[in-house]
Amino acid sequence: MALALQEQMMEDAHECIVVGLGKTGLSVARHLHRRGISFAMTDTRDQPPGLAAFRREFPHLDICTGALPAQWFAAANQIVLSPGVDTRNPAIQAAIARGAECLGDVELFASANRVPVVAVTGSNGKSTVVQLVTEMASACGLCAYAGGNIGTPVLDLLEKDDAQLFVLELSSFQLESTWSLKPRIGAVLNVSADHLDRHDSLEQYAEIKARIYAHASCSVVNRDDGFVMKMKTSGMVTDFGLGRPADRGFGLLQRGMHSYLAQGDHCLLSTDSLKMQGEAGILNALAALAIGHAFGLSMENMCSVLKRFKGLPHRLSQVGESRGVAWFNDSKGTNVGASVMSLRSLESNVILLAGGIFKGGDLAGLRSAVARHAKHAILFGQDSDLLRQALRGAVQIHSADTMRDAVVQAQALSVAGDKVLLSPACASFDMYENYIARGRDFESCVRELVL
Ligand code: UMA
Repeated sequence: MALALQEQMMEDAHECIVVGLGKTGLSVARHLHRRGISFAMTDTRDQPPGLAAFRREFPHLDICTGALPAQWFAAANQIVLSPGVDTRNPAIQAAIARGAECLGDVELFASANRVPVVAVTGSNGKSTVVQLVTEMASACGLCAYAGGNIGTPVLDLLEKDDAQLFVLELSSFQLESTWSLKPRIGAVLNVSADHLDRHDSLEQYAEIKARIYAHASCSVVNRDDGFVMKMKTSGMVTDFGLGRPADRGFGLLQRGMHSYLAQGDHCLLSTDSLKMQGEAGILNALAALAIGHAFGLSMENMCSVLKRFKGLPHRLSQVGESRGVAWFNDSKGTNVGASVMSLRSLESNVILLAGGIFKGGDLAGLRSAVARHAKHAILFGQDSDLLRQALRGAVQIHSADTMRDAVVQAQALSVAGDKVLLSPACASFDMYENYIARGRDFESCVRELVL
């Protein structure tokens, strides 16, 4: 239906507007409906994913798709934003300037929730740490649920009557519209350039991430991260990092030939017994231990989870090995920081497959990691020219049109002892629906052509 006609059929004014009809928007709609709050729904997409469900569940409510209707924004007093909605949209900015309250689903959650919360943010590793902490809490007999950016919208968690703990992954998009969440534990794992298409600067992005500490009873910090160490924390502070830990902090201790995850001077678990790969796996394990310990979970149960946890799919996960060449899927490496960490974890002889939509970030950092750890880079996707310029002279560069082509070239270039790594340092939306589809395509090409 044309927007003009649609608008004619709509009421001019609504007290509350929900913007975005993805997973979050639908969860917000259900939450408001349960509380008897009237609202209207809008999404800039013509056919947002939750449209059919919304029409079925709320046939009596106004909805406008394809654009944000200006007359609604001129009148509403409360605007609930989905994380994918850019708050710089002029209609939203005008509403904010007029004094309308703009909030996100996590803010609504914060005012309704009575269950203890562990809240985790960071540029990389947050889903893995959230999953680990949830499994650690379950191993300690708690009824724990993971939610937020990891997949289940936070408002859906409120329906879990048996919950004793919510472990939330919060993105900068979600923290941007949250101010009164009071987590038992707040943690920022790391900060590196990401989503700079949505945030004005790296400093602003870090400031938004720091909000997780504002009302935390306990703050968990990465002592190796300069951005995190500058953040204002609250409550008791526990730290983690790759070096030797001081006092009650978490880190690594060397004993003979072996390296151990440790608290203070007390060894907890040999790094050899972790199934997660490399430096990234060790840091995620240390972060989860620090968070779990701050929450009061038993060290023994946490360590038994660490021994069996293989990591999440599409995060430096080994697809297989053939002719002495190991193949790794790190499709979730959608920013430079994640790809640099994966390159460091694999150490040497890497053949890197990278490219897609570049979201901004430290290309010089990528260049030096590639120079140090990789032999070849096979580039593809919308911003491959940008990557080619950044990596020129640091590594042998090749171009691929498709994932299949990239895998064929990697196989031809590799010799025993090499590691082929898909870690694109870019978003996937130029070629795929999301990073999961990209990772699956890579794995199926590797299984078909290599293994
Ligand atoms: N969109 C529009 N117009 C709108 C509303 C949304 O074009 O009016 C677009 C957005 O730009 C975005 C897409 O639609 O590309 C989805 O946005 P959304 O807010 O409707 O997303 P949801 O389906 O509600 O999913 C969101 C998170 N998505 C984003 O932040 C983009 C999911 O994280 C999260 O799992 C879910 O809420 C539940 O909390 C995904 C993600 O990509 C995994 N997150 C980013 C990341 O990890 O890098 C931050």
